[in-house]
Amino acid sequence: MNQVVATTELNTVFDECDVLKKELLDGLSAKEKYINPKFFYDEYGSQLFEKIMQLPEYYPSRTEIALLKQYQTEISDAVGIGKVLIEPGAGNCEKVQHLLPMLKPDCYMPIDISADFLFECAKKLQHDFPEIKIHAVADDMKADVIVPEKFRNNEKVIFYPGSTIGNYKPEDALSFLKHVRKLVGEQGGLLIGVDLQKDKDILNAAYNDEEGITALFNLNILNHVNNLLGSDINVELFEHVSFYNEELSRIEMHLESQSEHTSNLGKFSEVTFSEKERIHTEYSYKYTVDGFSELAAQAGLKLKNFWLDNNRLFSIQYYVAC
Ligand code: AVI
Repeated sequence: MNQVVATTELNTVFDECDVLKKELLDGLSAKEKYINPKFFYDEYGSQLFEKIMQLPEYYPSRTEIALLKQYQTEISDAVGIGKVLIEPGAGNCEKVQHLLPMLKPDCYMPIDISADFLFECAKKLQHDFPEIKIHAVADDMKADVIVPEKFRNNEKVIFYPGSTIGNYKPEDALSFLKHVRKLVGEQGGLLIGVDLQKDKDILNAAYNDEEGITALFNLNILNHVNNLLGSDINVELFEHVSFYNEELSRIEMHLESQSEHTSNLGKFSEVTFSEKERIHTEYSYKYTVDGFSELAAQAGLKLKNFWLDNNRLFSIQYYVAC
């Protein structure tokens, strides 16, 4: 009894739903229920993610920043100065600030869907780095990136930190890498943060922190869904479940229903959750440097250099087109 039950004609339902709503309804009516992790990031979810990045157990953010600081000269030498540096999902543009002084791109293009926040950050960056053209684009990465006329002949480098790539299934990661390769062309590159395979206790702790912030972050996705759909899913009837799946080298996050119950999904449909049934909310794949470079090679990208911390927790990797 897992299906979303449409109580009126489906066509009518979808006429009235925008794309996001349809995506949510599809996920909650699937045999194995899921919610796309992009729905984590409403205002409260984004605040919780900021907190996650400060948690003692969550090593990726601080390790990556330490690597950017420690190896800024080597990274800049590998990438080369005078590029157009493009950062999809740039958010608050924090990490790039450790690179800009040495890397000296001619133009930095942060891309993000949160327009107001992005333009505010870009304005501040332009003030701090007057010699670099900061050209912010409010969009997602699916669209083509239009480089300002003046910099059309510069080589392009995509900066993709944060191990966001780990949140894609490998086949989707490959599509993303192919898209990057097409975008940067023959002379371009990709500077990417990739989280590494490691002891499962470290991984399990990173996604099950003691303070319970990751649990709140996971559960909050249901509040966001309720706001978007006008649904009444009872968040209190779910528990955060997260574990490292060693066979598939990925963290899995789920929300587990603690009892059989039914929720209304807005005006037209309802969904029944059985006891212990899970909604899948996120994968976070962990790679080896070799494993990731093999994937990138399939997209026409060759590993030029990489940097690791002493505990080999996290990597920054630089690829060039081949
Ligand atoms: C955004 N992304 C790289 C984070 C990760 O580690 O996969 C999201 C996250 N989920 C739970 N904690 C952090």
